[in-house]
Amino acid sequence: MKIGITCYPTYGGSGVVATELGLELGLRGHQVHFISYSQPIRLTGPQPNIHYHEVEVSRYPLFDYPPYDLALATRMAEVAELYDLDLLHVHYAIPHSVSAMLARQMLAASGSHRKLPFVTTLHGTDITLVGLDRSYLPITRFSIQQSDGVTAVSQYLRERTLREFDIKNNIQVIHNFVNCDVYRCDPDREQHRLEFATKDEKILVHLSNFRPVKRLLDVIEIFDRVRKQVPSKLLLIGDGPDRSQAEWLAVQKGIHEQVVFLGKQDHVHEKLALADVMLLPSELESFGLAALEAMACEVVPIATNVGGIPEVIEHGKSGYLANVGDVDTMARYAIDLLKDQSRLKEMAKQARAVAKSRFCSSEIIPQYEEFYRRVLARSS
Ligand code: GMT
Repeated sequence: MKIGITCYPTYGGSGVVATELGLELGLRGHQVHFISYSQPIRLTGPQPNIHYHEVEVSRYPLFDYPPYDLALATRMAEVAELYDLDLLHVHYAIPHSVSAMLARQMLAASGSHRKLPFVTTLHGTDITLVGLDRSYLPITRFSIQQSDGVTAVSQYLRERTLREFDIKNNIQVIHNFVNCDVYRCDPDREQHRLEFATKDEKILVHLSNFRPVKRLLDVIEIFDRVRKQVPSKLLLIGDGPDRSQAEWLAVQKGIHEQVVFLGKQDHVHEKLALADVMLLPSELESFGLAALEAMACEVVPIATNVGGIPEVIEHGKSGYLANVGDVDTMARYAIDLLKDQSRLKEMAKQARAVAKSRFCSSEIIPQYEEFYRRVLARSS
């Protein structure tokens, strides 16, 4: 198939999923065309069957708000014509599904033989935060209704979308995935850990875009409790608006030397695989891709019992779940686990087993291929 993919190319789970999906589809022989305003972050070297089309947005002085969605729609239609695309797959409803809808209409009106159906994948904040803003809700709902196929990354997100948007679409759940050959235990883990921690110290990790929904300050609070009882270091991967507050809190608590801000990383699996425990105390996660990536690396997640996270982590088996803001309980889980090496090892293996059996790309990518085939069959 020839598939156009659009996503937010910057840091964020939806862009990561879209890029990894494109790369996997390319490896399976599909022609994949990324269409976006900059190169997706995980699209690094040359990859088989992968093409990238940049969307130029004019900076005309009249445009206080350059109309990216229109430029994107135009580019989508152009690329579809030039490269004979079978369909578009947009990640994150706003504004991508609106642009795809316009591109589909433009091609139909031009008398092109192309039908250009589009698939929208809902990731979370496009529904839970942005979509519920009154100014975005009607257009988001409309573009979802107009999609030729809709997927959601968790059962939770599917149900919430159907309920709050009051739509009748048939939304298929296709869970997020991880490449289990890349995200795995580091065979030289003991050696590589020495870059950040001594032999006797444990490593906790957090990975996110440091937005308020991630509750980065809770990560610092949990770590502060843990390191009082277990010698340890905290690695923070990512960057974003809450970083300076977190840095300041670490200084106030006198733990800034134990907290390592790594910034944005290109190869997150290398850093994740060094850790024992991943902290994800989010206010909300429609899925929690960071937890899954950690699990695949044999790192035990301690997360909040919200959104789609319980679809990924089974409390007490492959990780731990607690209520939002309950930093004492999350710290307690971490302390007990880190003090019990055999339990830690057993849960880490269990976390990897769950990632491997339910969320590996080899399991999930065929579900997308099948979904595309059904959309194409319906619209031909
Ligand atoms: O988590 C974010 O803030 C980024 C956001 C995105 O769309 O880029 O992530 C959402 O999509 C991820 C990939 O499907 C999910 O794993 C995250 O749980 C989801 N974030 C939220 O629901 C807050």
